[in-house]
Amino acid sequence: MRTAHRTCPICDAVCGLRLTLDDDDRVTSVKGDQDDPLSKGYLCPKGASLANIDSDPDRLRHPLVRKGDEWHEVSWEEAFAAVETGLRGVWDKHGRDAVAVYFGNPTYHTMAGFTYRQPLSQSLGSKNIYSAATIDQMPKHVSTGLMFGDAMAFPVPDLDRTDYLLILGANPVVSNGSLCVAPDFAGRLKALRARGGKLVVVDPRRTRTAAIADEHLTVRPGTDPYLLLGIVHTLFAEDLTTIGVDVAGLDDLRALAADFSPAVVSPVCGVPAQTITRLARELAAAPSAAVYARIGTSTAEFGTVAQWLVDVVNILTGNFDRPGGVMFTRTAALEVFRTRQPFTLGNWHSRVRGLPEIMGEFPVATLADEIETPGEGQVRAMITIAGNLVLSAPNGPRLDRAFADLDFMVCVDPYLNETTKHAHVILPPPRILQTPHYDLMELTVAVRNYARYSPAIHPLEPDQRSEAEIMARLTLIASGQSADTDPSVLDEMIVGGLLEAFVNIPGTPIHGRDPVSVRAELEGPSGPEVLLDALLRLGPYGLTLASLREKPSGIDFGPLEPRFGELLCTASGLVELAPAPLVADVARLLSRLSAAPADLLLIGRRQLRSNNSWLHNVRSLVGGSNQCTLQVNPVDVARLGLGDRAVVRSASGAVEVDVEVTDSIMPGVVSLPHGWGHSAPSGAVAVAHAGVNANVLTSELVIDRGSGNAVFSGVPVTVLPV
Ligand SMILES: Nc1nc2c(c(=O)[nH]1)N[C@H]1C(S)=C(S)[C@@H](COP(=O)(O)OP(=O)(O)OC[C@H]3O[C@@H](n4cnc5c(=O)[nH]c(N)nc54)[C@H](O)[C@@H]3O)O[C@H]1N2
Ligand SMILES: Nc1nc2c(c(=O)[nH]1)N[C@H]1C(S)=C(S)[C@@H](COP(=O)(O)OP(=O)(O)OC[C@H]3O[C@@H](n4cnc5c(=O)[nH]c(N)nc54)[C@H](O)[C@@H]3O)O[C@H]1N2
Ligand code: SF4
Ligand SMILES: [Mo]
Repeated sequence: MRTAHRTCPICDAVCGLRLTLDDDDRVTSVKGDQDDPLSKGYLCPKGASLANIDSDPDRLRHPLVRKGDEWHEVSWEEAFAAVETGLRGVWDKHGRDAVAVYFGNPTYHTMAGFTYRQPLSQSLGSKNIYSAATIDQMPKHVSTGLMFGDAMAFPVPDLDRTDYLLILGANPVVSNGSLCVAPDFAGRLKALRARGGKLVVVDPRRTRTAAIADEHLTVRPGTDPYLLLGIVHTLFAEDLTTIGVDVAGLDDLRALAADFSPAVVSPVCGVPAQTITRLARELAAAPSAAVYARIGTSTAEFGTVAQWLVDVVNILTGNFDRPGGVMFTRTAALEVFRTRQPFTLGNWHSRVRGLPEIMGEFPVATLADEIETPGEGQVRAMITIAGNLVLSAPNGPRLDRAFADLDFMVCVDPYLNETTKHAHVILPPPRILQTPHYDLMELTVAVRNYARYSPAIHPLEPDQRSEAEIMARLTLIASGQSADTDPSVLDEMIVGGLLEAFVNIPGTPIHGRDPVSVRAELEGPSGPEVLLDALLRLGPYGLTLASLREKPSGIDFGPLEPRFGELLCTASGLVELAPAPLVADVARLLSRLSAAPADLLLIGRRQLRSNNSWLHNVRSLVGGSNQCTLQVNPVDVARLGLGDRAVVRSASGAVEVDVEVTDSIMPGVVSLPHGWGHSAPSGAVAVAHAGVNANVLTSELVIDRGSGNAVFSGVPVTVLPV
């Protein structure tokens, strides 16, 4: 018997887990790690099922090559050679832009996903770079980029100290939080109330988060920017602003908000005018307050405007960069990557729809256009890393057809599924417990300054390759090296490049040193771990990989502290309160004030025992309440004459689904979770709990103008009885 420590890699809460293994090294129990200073023993049902997720017999063990409809297990050498041949064929015929890459959600968690993302994107030399960001948080990148200059400088609500929390479009009791790393989010919200604080939740559904709040306000999907403008209007009209940072554009902002009084916005968003006024007063009067908004407000047609207004309210009420308000994490490893360059976007544009590049990528919503539209630069090959776009992207069925038409596709993924079935080659990473973990990206938005590293628990078998090696080899192939090049060549280039840059920067711990001798001091069992060692040594806490290994439950560096001055990097040197692209979008909001609302709007929801599209093959996580149902208010059930089953139709497509009658959803709104709609060759358990694909109904043509982000909240639909 032995005990092993492990960070849960599944969602943004990064809980510390403690595993017990028997004499055969099989996991016999998974518990929350009581000694983890951030998660303090918390875990959710997914973490408790980590061993089942890890040992799912349907996970691929060997690389696969597809010939027609048949899959063949091949050696790694054959697989990489096939990738080289496939990609090279497309490059030779059609040029570099003809190969696209998609980085899916798990790449934000894995060390390999972080380490090789830039190198692979750069080596590909393609404009067709896509990621989960544009079906998720791109609006937040754009708003923070435009306001603060740094598109990665996400303000984090100071959950454990705030006196007042306004949550819009997030259900952290179920999702466990997002862009706000706070294990046991529910416990932290209860603690807020126990210390006399107030929690207000704005959501079209009475979620589990709304159920533990002081106040739940229903809002019509997609209208949060109106509600927020109503709050901004009141803050100005009643002279309630107390601004603690140097800002530009205050007068422009005041003028903009003048058109959006609570009385004007109330009929549109559905929140009573006096409530909007009271929210503004309460936010301004609270000893400290934070506004936090996520998916419901981000994957919406005015997603970027909403994210901007959230921080506008935090700034106007004096709650920016101070305890109890919103603050900025000081990360152990990634401070060196904080940008000092003002954010720009639109440095190039997509070929078909002319959409601007943002952070070096194009919106997922235009990927099918780029594959289907003939001409120079047409995408003919696809690389997906940890993504299942047929289920995750708006109008997934169109991508399903587009992928089937590609000349070549390679997927780095442990599963055969709705997307990877189109691959010519699948390169499966090893099991979770065979993989080291440090949540580089997530820890940039933690509610406390904290670090935790987990080495691999199980060794690789001789016939397996680490995800790091897979990614390194892909990168080498993309940079024109042959498929059998030693991947450590790339790892040394990556870490060497970092050290060479930092020995030249005054004030860094290695300034003036010889990069070769610094490299000699680094250690780690894999390329990403050596890189982590370097990043930790360059970081603010003087850590090393070895020092983290000695503290397997993680290290706490205390609560967040004011530090915005270090991050601000706009051209003006001021916080931009009224960036031009957002001001322009407010004019569109104004023009829509009198638009007739749709009869019925579709929104999504998350489920505790799901994680997007990939946990439905794990028996302990499906069934019971984890079902793909359409939630409908009893008023709408009666009005539409619905029975057990219904057909939901949108401009994009139609699905037939089980109806769940519940008054937890407001009338005029229906909710369908995403990530379902499984079919062979997905695993048998997933197929037995197939559900329907919510993204049959969403549209790739309707996007948030500010960011190109997909719109999943507020899709007009009709619902008919079957
Ligand atoms: N259990 C579980 N946890 C997860 C995931 C999962 O699939 N399952 N996914 C992970 C990922 S990738 C992410 S990005 C995070 C997301 O984490 P959250 O942002 O917390 O996501 P949801 O739980 O979907 O909550 C979104 C809420 O927005 C509401 N909503 C929809 N439209 C609107 C609107 O127009 N306005 C307002 N105000 N509300 C609206 C929905 O009813 C829903 O309750 O969760 C992560 N954690
Ligand atoms: N309608 C609607 N659609 C949505 C959303 C919504 O709220 N509503 N939410 C959106 C959001 S926020 C997100 S983030 C996206 C997520 O969409 P995707 O980026 O497609 O991510 P997942 O659905 O989580 O699929 C993850 C894939 O990675 C594989 N995988 C799992 N672990 C690993 C690993 O360690 N390495 C590798 N290489 N692969 C791995 C899985 O087998 C699976 O194929 O979906 C978006 N789609
Ligand atoms: S909340 Fe997220 S990180 Fe924590 S155990 Fe559950 S899935 Fe894992
Ligand atoms: Mo996400």
